[in-house]
Amino acid sequence: MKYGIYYAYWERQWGADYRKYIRKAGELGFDILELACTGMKDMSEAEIEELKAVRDASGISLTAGHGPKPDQNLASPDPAIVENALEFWKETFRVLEKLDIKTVGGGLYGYWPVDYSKPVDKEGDLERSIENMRRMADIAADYGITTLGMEVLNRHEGYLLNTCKECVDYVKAVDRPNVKVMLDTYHMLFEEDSFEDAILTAGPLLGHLHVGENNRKVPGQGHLINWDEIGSALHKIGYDGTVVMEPFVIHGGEVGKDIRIWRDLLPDVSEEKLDSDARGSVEFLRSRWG
Ligand SMILES: [Mn+2]
Repeated sequence: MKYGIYYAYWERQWGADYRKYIRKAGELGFDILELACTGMKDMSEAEIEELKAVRDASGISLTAGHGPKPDQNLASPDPAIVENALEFWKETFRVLEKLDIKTVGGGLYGYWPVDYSKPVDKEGDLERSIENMRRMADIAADYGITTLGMEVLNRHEGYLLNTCKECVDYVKAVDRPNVKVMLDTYHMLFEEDSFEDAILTAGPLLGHLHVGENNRKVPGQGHLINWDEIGSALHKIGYDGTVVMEPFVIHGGEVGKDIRIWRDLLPDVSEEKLDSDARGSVEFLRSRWG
């Protein structure tokens, strides 16, 4: 398995100068840095080349995540929104291909965070999402994207795919080789009866994994997740893919609002402390999961 971290751990806005975080991820012992798709399509050729140079020097590989905005919702009954979403992805994939990014994950099948003041049409949205995801998958394949991770989200953040079983059914219905199941241990805590059963249910369809604690601190600093059970289930299905931690511990900004972080989760949220926690956490995962 390859271990990574999402850059937003250190940031309050979506998007950043990723050169800094690529270097940092390498120094802290990670294999991967996960970036946000937001703003990616507007990167200049020069910026792309600089990023690649830093990546190559650091020996880090890149993955990407995205929470589609309401006007990028593939499940929308409004055809103009669906076309807008596909156009966004086409422009984004063009840049991802240049950065050799082959894995993109998140609630890509709908929009995020969900606005529950609006009515929910789960059945209709699922039907539209499945149909439109086939189109997105075919576009993605043209740009060398091998994994579109359909991230299973907890009930407060999404309504289309809350459990691994729902995701497996969705992925099978879409029936495209680059559309895969994506699990996140934080969301699993809310919805799954068993970590092991969920991972076995995903089996060979598991394409990307986020790891996070109940409190969204770095793995190893929570009190509910059984990391040994998860590691053993991943070994049982022969998972050899990407594992990206997604801690959020600082409040404020767009990130704080979207993730609902209303206080700093640590008494010390200095960059030094965040760095040393991340370094300790990736060591923890490697040692527990072998
Ligand atoms: Mn996640």
